[in-house]
Amino acid sequence: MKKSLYLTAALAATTFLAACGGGDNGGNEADPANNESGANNAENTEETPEENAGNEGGENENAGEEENGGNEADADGEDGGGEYAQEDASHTIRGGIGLNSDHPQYQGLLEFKEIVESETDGDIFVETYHSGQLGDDRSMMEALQLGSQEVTIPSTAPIANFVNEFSVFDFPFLFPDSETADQVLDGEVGQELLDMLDDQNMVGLAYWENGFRDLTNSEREVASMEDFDGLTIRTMENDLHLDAFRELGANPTPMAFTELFTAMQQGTVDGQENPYATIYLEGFYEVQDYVSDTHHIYSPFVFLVSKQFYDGLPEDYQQIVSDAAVEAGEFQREANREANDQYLQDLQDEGMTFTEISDEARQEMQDAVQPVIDEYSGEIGQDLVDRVYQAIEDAQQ
Ligand code: TK8
Repeated sequence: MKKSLYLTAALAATTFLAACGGGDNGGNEADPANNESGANNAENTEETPEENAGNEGGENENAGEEENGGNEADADGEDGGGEYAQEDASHTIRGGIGLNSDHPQYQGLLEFKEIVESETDGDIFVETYHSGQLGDDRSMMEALQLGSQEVTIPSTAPIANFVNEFSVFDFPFLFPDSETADQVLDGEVGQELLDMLDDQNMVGLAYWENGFRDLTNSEREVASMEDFDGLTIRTMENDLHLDAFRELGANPTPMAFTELFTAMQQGTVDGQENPYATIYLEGFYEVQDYVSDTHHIYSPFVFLVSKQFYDGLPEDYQQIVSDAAVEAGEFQREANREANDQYLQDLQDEGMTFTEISDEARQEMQDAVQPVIDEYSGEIGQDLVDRVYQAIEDAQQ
């Protein structure tokens, strides 16, 4: 797709947010009435910058003042919490994510802010935006390429549209557990992929965690492959995900995360797949009745910086930003794992029916998607794929 299309979409989304403003958040209530742009829990959005692309900052002093629904850290220096003010800083980082302010991804971003601001004594100021306030994953990456946004933390799946090798980490049933994923991603092959982002005018500084993805839907319990039959499932915008869900017998439809809640609410899709933390914290239980522990794909997040911005920083600041991305990532991974453990119970308390996938049923799914893995291994390069498998094996020694 074309750049201009994404930019237009991002501008439309931010303009919409600026116009609607004032949704209620408080806790974990999805607010269907205010969900047209998909930014479920965005509030105080009247302070969102009118423009995404080309906004050189200066207008965003209050952008972080959302009530964080239990998260006491405030994203903006002037409104309590932060020590520093943007007007005293030489550099501003606008960091935007797709998930809402209750998610550990946002807590990680706030941690990054705190580290960077204190290490630079406020000379780098970090503005934090959640809920797709600056656009969806893909349009935020486009903005990084253009230098009109500095930081975003997307899943690897949409990154594969820029560097297709990233699809390898989204191979179904690749990682046996989070700790193995950490070792592989933080090792040589993980770094090799981060380095490939340079050609795309982005710098990949660290892997964070989205987590193991689990299926939800509004139609029926899914216990085995035959239950997928004909279910319309939203996937991320990634060909491998689409092909895998086709092999499972579903009817996949790719969509930006920011569109997802409305699509489920209106019945455009029957289901979706994301880690429990997202399913709970985004209020998907309001529009979905069934959840299965498919654990079919592990989604890493990647902490991305605009190369244009990063190259323009003095070396010691580059080091601070880079170290902070790693350190905040460690914090984020831990918070995320706790959240994913906790929220399956909460989803059931909210009335969702939980269906366990048996080992046999999971094996059947794994067999069904193997042709997709083979095909993409060919595209990505068997050598790289083999090194990923080797790294997984090594990690388990
Ligand atoms: C948030 C996305 C999201 C991802 C998806 O921007 O799109 O389903 O899992 O969490 O990165």
